[in-house]
Amino acid sequence: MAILPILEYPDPRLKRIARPVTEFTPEIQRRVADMAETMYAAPGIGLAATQVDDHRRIIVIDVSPDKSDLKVFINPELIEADGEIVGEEGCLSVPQVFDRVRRAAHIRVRAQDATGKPFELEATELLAVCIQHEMDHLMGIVFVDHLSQLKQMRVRNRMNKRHREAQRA
Ligand code: GNR
Ligand code: NI
Repeated sequence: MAILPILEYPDPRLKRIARPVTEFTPEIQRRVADMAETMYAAPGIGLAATQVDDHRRIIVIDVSPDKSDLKVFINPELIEADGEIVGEEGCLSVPQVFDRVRRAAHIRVRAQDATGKPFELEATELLAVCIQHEMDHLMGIVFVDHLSQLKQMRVRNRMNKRHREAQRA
């Protein structure tokens, strides 16, 4: 297994649109395992392949308090979305930035597991928020894209400063 480097906003590679997985090979299973290890190490509650510069529709999520409930979503599709929930979001690709984002409160997702087996899942609360946050990544969207232009400018400035300082260190 391996911990993969995570791209940081405003890296243009975070804007790429992921393509579907068509073959469920051992390489896909390794990638899922490495993404899970990377998410747990960060630590985070979700990770989209886009964040590790892999532009295929692969997501891992674990919102359980004891990190005992890994969920893998390959080729996820929202088949229902209703209601509204506003939650404080953060992102491993935008460290130390947190803000409120409006999402659907109740969703139904269809996806495939790491072996290609289709399944459906209903989600609310943090799991619903996290699934929508990760599915956004697969479409090249980061949560800050949902904020006002002024907030986006502040986040870009803060991240650019962080990257300049990391350069000098
Ligand atoms: O670890 C994460 N926490 C989080 C908190 C609120 C809403 C969404 C998230 S996802 C984030 C990990 C991440 O960046 N996934 O893409
Ligand atoms: Ni994220």
